[in-house]
Amino acid sequence: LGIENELRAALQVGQFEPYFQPLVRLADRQRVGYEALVRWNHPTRGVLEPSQFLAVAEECGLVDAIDWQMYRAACTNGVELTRDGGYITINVSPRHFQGNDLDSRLLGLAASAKLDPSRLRIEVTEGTLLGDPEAVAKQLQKLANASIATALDDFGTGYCSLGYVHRFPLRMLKIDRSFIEPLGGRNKRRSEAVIGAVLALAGSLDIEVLAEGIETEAQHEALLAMGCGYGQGFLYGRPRPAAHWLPLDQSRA
Ligand code: G
Ligand code: G
Ligand code: MN
Ligand code: NA
Repeated sequence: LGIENELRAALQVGQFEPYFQPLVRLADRQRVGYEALVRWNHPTRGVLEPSQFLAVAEECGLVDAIDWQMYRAACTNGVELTRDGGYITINVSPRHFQGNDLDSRLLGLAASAKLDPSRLRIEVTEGTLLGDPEAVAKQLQKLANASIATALDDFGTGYCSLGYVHRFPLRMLKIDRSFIEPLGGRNKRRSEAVIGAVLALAGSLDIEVLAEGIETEAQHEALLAMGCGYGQGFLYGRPRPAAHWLPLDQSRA
């Protein structure tokens, strides 16, 4: 069976599902949300990560279908995951901005999953903002009006200047983990300067800041001391199936 046929068969039986990684408030390490990350629950090869199938899915033109299958499941799982507050995020690629209907598609999905749209956020990368800035800003504003907030993912790895991002209705900046990795080590000064600048700008624009890829207590302490509000990383939890994060007692009202 060729890989393309295998992907099509997997789509048909619904083998693409979200794993959820906690997003935490650094001050008390409480979970404020979860990022949904796609996995292929392969019948014989086990649970596959995006690096093992997204590139080939892209070549076959199947990523859109995989994305929407994943988003649907994420919204369904999101109802329980956000019952006590918080939100889930999904990664939205630039392609989904090509039509003019991302807001209505996401609202439709949330409605059929019975997920309050304010419990759903999207993550976009700098490349998405640079593509067709005016059109994308409009789309993000429509989403914001529908109470679906946007986070800028992998911030610092693309070509967006700090001054550029204020044109977009963003709720959160996610600082790429390449800036977090050096914290607590010997080469931390440059990272600290970048993170400090991001925190100052975001603070003045009233945008939340999350540090990605936190793996050590030293990184956690450094970010907390700098005034960073939120974090994500193996220190707090790896991506896991929704059930891993839910209370065992499902009987409560
Ligand atoms: O856990 P991790 O290996 O899941 O994710 C790797 C990359 O795959 C992330 O950088 C993320 O941008 C991308 N990714 C994760 N989930 C999705 C998804 O649902 N759709 C798309 N298009 N990309 C995703
Ligand atoms: O969407 P994005 O590109 O930000 O996807 C997040 C990626 O980062 C996922 O592949 C996820 O598994 C990975 N990740 C999350 N936390 C950590 C961490 O603490 N360390 C490392 N190395 N990777 C992480
Ligand atoms: Mn992301
Ligand atoms: Na990221």
